[in-house]
Amino acid sequence: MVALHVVLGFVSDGMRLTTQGSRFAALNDTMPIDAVHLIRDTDYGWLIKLFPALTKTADLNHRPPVVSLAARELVNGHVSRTNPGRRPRCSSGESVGGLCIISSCSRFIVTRSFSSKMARSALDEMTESGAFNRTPSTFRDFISKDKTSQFPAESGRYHLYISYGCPWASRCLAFVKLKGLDKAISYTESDEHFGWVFPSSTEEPGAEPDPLNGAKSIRELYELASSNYVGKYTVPVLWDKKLKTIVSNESAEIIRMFNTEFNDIAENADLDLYPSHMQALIDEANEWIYDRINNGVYKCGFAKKQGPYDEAVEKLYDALDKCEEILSKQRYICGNTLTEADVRLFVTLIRFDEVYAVYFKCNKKLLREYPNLFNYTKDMYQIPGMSSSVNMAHIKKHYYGSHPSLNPFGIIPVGPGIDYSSPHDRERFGS
Ligand SMILES: N[C@@H](CCC(=O)N[C@@H](CS)C(=O)NCC(=O)O)C(=O)O
Repeated sequence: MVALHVVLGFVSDGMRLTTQGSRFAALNDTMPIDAVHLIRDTDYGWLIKLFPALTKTADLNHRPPVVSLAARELVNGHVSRTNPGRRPRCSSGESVGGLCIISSCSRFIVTRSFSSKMARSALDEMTESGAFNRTPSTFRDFISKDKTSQFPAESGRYHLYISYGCPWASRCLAFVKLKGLDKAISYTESDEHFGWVFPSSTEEPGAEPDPLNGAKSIRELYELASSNYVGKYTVPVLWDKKLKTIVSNESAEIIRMFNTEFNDIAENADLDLYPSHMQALIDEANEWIYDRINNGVYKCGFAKKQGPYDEAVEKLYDALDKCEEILSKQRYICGNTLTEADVRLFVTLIRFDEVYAVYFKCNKKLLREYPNLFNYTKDMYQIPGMSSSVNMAHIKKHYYGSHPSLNPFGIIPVGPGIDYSSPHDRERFGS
């Protein structure tokens, strides 16, 4: 029996961190024996902090293979697999902020049961019945055009951290582009792998190292903003460079700020995507579109039981049918005027056939089988600025590589490669 202290970072569902003997041995070599860390798949910020040497290895630049959980034993300072394939649990353990500290334990295994109560990843957000239940965002401050406010709208002061993969972040980026805020609000894309980690160089086209805080991961930004944050480390993050804190991590509110508060500096200030006379209509559309479509695809994809999946998929297709019907009579969701509701719908539609149809089992009907919805998606994509908020390679890489339990080998399907810049028929409603 080897006495050791083991600190286990919890894994979300299915583990993809470095359980291979060699890589695990590498972990071991970089730290004292009494603290071996396993880090769940979206917590690579920890990995980088704790094992700086590892970030230099090629291993971290590629998605680690998925290995089923197995008992391991520390032998002469090296971890070796003792019980491959078993779904184990460690008998003695104390949970501290999502970490399980196990003392005097010769073998250990990671299971979901070590997760803290607070959701740390979308895959933790489950009800007892196996349905996906998204938790609300935490940073909810507002930028205001009022110069005396805590977060006044100022050119160059705010930075948007995004991932092209993320539909919520993409809708914020779409607003930056549509409103002509590129010069006023800077943005960076974090890399696609391992939770949200910034690449160390520009090796990932489209993703960059953090230019402001030198953060290695989105998690570090949350830790800079709040020393006691216990939630998910999500994108988008709207960062205040002056106060060095997060203003908001809620995209639905960030897009509202971008729509109205920066109009003194926005190049396209006249574009109002949430005009007061349409707000009730937009709110009503947002509600069912969010619940059944934007979040609905996630409910299909993350369901862990047949019942919640069946329910989500039925609601999803009812809502898509409803959109199809609406769009057979008018150019946009709330009439013949482009609104926020369209941008919010678009970010899901553009991912539908490429990702959700396969990955989230939304295959009852493809988007391209809906003539109006499909042409509408092309129409939206072709609005000046919109296509630059879409990076399909990143989208596919993010989804297909993010949830080992959904796609254990991380294979990215080749198709269908739809050209959304091809002609559409939406001009029939006028512009
Ligand atoms: N309510 C948030 C949701 C953002 C969100 O869920 N982002 C995902 C990416 S699409 C994320 O960063 N997830 C990290 C995780 O689940 O650990 C918003 O709309 O801004």
